[in-house]
Formats: sequence, C-alpha cells, structure tokens
Amino acid sequence: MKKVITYGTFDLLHYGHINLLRRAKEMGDYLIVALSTDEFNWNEKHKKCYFNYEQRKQLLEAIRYVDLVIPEKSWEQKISDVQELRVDTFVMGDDWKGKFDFLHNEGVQVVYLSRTPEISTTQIKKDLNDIN
Ligand code: C2G
Repeated sequence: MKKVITYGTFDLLHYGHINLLRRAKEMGDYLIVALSTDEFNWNEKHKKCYFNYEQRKQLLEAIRYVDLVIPEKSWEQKISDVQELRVDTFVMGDDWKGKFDFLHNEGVQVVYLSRTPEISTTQIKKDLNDIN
C-alpha cells in the first residue's frame, strides 16, 4: 500500500484544496493529511482560522480522497511522521517548492503540485468583506 502525506491549514475548505487532495491521492493508495492545529497556525503561521481544528478535521474527514487526519503541531515533525507512518510520497502545493526537499534523505518521494490559481482562503475572506 503506497502512502501519501500532505500538510496544511485547510481553513474555509475550497476547490483549490480539493484539487490538491485529489491529485495527492492519485499518487498512492492511502492519503494522510497532517492538519495544522489552531496553536500551530497562530504561533507559527500567524493565521487565525475561521474554523477551529475539530471543525477543519471534520470537513477533511468527509472528503473521499482523505484516509487519515493527524495534527500538525510543529515544522519539525515531518521527518518523524514519514518514518513512523512509513510514508512513500510527500506532496505539497508548489508555493512550497523546494522547502521540504530534505525529506528525500528519508527515502521519500517529494512532489510539489501546481496550486489552483485565483482561489485562496485569504481571497474568500476579502471578497466576503467587500460584499458586506
Ligand atoms: N493549495 C492549492 N491551491 C490553492 C490553495 C491551496 O493547491 N488555491 C494547496 C497549498 O499549496 C497546500 C494545501 O493546499 O499544499 C493547503 O493549503 P493551506 O491550508 O494554505 O496550507 P499552508 O498554510 O500552506 O500550510 O507544513 C506545511 C504547512 O502546514 C502548509
């Protein structure tokens, strides 16, 4: 069984996220999503999520491509994650291109997929704000 992992916040879930998750699943048989916790988002990414961790986890678990959701609590956990979960492939959107190439040293295939243009959680929040 080929295992794939990806990481992210996935707030205000949208079709850009779904495009990423669908293509990530196509690269294997089992897709793990390491979902940024509220603390990690705030402390490390200065992101204030609309949906909290449990709500974002519930949404991800409802997606047919997703087999397991685990918490992302630190930048450093990727190496132990891929080792402990015996991951074959690591996938991220290409806004992260090159940032996680060190995982090659763990025998993991590292793939950066093209982002879906024109959509982002930030853009959604801005557009909604402009409406009101
Ligand atoms: N994404 C995409 N197209 C978009 C928006 C997002 O392909 N229009 C991808 C991102 O490239 C990422 C994933 O969807 O691979 C999740 O995006 P975010 O929730 O914004 O994740 P991010 O904040 O980049 O967190 O340790 C890694 C970080 O946790 C990644």
